[in-house]
Amino acid sequence: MKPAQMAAAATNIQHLSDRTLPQVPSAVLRPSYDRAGTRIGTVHFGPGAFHRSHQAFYFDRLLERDGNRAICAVSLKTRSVRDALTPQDGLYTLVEIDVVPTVRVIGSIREVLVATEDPTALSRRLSAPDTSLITITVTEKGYCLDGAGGLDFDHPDIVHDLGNPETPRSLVGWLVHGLQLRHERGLAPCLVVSCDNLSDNGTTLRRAVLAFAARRDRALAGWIEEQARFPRTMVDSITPATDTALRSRVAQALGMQDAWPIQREPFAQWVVEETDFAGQPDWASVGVTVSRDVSAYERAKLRLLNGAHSTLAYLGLLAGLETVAQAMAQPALRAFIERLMLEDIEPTLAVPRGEELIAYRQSILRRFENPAMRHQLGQIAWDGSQKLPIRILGTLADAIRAGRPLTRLVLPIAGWMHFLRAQVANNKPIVDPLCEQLTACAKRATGESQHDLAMFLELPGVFAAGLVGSAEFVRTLGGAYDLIARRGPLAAVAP
Ligand code: CS2
Repeated sequence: MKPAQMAAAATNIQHLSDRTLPQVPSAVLRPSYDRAGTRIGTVHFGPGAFHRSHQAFYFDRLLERDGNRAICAVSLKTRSVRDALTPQDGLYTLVEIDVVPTVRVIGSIREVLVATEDPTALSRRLSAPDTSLITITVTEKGYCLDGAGGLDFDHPDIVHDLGNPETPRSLVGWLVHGLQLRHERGLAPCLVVSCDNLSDNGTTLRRAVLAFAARRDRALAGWIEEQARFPRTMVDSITPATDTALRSRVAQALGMQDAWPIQREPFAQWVVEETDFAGQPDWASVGVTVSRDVSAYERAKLRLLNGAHSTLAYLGLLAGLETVAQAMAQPALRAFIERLMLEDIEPTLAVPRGEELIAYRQSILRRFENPAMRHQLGQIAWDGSQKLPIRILGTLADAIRAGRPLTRLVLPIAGWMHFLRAQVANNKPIVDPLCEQLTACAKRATGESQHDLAMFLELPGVFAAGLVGSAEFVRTLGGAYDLIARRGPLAAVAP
């Protein structure tokens, strides 16, 4: 085909939109509600793949019952989601990867904004009477926290936002600006719902917002403290990054192009803390668990699922593996992960108890082994300086206090350090807010623990003083570090 013909053919390719949606084959599920009749009642910060695989899926079901729950999705800085979804009227395809995949067009996102490009539109949305809910998935680094879980007032975005409150750059800056506008207009605040993998996410976010607001205006901080609600949540659905295979599968299923389809496992769970806030969604009507004790769900998920995920990521990548399923197919790694969960992580979980915990562990292992899910270890390996304190180091601190062995728990930490060295040695990027410091450490590292650990353990905001001050932790970590250097990750995890 001549280039001109190819160009013509290319322009004839249909793209997903409200106009073309009726042409999508009936086997593809789609919104059963009238999208044009919905109203935006939710502002979401961080419309990455996980938001689109999880919260936006639940809101698509909510909109069947309540037309006021459409989403304005906000990227703080990046344009890619806005540029992909706006031409599609916010529509995108979600594929649940299973023996028989479920293909569904999601319609809950009605508007996508880029905060740095359209602060006025975002301010207007945040202070609109229709807006009652703010949800958030900006990942751990998006909260601008220090190593102790408080707001980092030295963070460049926080410094900027305190000096430029009308045009924030950070999530916290935007939340306080939006709540201030609502207060000035005599509107109720919003229900502010963190959906990130943070310990005690709602409380952590509330503390950061109040600290920032107090620097701006103590009366405003008092109003937020009294009126706004920041429920804790636990969110769960394994969401591999969009890849070529998914794009082809969706183009074939739809008979047209979707600029950014999303995939996830069939399993999805959302637990939201019971909160006295008028006008919140009928969460239970769409399968969301409302609970007074989210912390039990959250601790179990962050430590068992996410702790095992990060362990597989670093040790699997060092072993030359690419996906979670490949790592689980390695008998030594799979046996190690199950023992780590059973003997090192579960003793730190008060609930769920007994049979429930056994079933939960086994469900996680089954989910990890799903061969249909090409979940990249490299994706999980991102942001280790932010993830490991939440996923592994807290469990380590509990083990030290309880006098339990550290031998298995230090291996993912040693694996992370060797992973950083390998990234630098192979000229691959370190995706992490501390990438400069991590790269400097990795470059100077020799692979010998006596020399290297002193550098890594001084990384800002990663290793709490209690850990660094524990001779047993440093000794055991050094032994694991040298073992991986000498014999490699698979030998290191062998019983
Ligand atoms: C993963 C999580 O990328 C990662 O760090 O561990 O995104 C994980 O897939 C989700 O928390 C599962 O709910």
